[in-house]
Amino acid sequence: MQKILVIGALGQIGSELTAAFNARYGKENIVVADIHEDTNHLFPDNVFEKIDVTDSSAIEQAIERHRIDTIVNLAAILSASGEKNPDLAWNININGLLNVIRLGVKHRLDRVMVPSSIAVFGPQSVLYDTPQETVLTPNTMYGVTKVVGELLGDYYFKKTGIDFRGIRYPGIISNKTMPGGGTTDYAVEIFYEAVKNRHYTCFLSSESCLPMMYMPDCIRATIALLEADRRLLRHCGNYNVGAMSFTPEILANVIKKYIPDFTIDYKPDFRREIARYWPASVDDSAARSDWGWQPEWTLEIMVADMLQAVQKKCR
Ligand code: NAD
Ligand code: AKB
Repeated sequence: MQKILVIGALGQIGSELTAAFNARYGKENIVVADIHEDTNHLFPDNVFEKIDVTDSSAIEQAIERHRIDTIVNLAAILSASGEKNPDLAWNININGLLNVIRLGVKHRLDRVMVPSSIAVFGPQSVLYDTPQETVLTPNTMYGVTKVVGELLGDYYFKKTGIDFRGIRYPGIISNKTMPGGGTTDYAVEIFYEAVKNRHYTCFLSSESCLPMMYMPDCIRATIALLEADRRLLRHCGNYNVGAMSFTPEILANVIKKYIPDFTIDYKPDFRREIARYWPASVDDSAARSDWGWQPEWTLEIMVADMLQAVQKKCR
């Protein structure tokens, strides 16, 4: 793993994961790619490639030009946006992933990482302490693409030996780049509204309990899995990872400890139905035993840190 191409690097996770890669592996070894130009100058010192993940030849040219040996593909359409445009979600999430896998096989890349999501679960899954191996019947196109992505990674690993890795991320909470079109986005938006307006209208119901993770844990988990010894991994692209679980009501009550006049009300929309069939918590014992996963951030310390960061940004 010497030269990494990060596709979808300007999004919520990519903007922080790429910065962590720069610090760990050196920015000369990280090629940043996205369908959009880096207009916010997030990575002025990295080589930048404007790449559409559905364009196989553009990815191949980047692999050859920069002697890439690892691809981390973060380009995706998330759950809420995917329900509005399922064809687009299928095209980017599946055809993009297949391009990355096929080129990984062709160019004998060291490894390929594509995230999965808690969205793989559905009405038939056990929704508390959800096991690694369980029934996967998602009821969103996003979830369907994530199940297919896990299966394709597993299939090509067994058939070709390509080292495909991925985590079923829970909802990721962060303060650098806003999330893009997901069901768990409320858990970021709420901080900005609390700081700016002292009020938030939530699109989920007060009792929608979901697994969540603060970005520093997401970065640690991703790097730990990326660097793990393949011989210790019993799975490919479907590791459950847990950190914290809460409802909008619980989150609002912790925020109130810092902003006592903060209020919340609820106007659930279609995203409530998506959240309803996602787990409340996951069993991540495979990640713990295979590659040493251990979360560090709890709800209480995450809220304190988020509020401090968002207050600074909004000044
Ligand atoms: P995001 O929407 O914030 O970022 C995606 C990035 O991909 C954007 O910069 C976008 O410009 C880019 N992109 C979109 N279409 C593209 C295309 N055709 N070609 C190249 N780039 C394209 O998403 P994210 O939250 O950073 O998610 C990254 C990955 O993690 C996705 O696979 C997502 O499913 C997964 N995930 C995220 C979360 C979360 O809470 N953020 C949770 C579970 C899984
Ligand atoms: C979404 O809500 O779509 C994402 C996810 C959990 O995959 N944040």
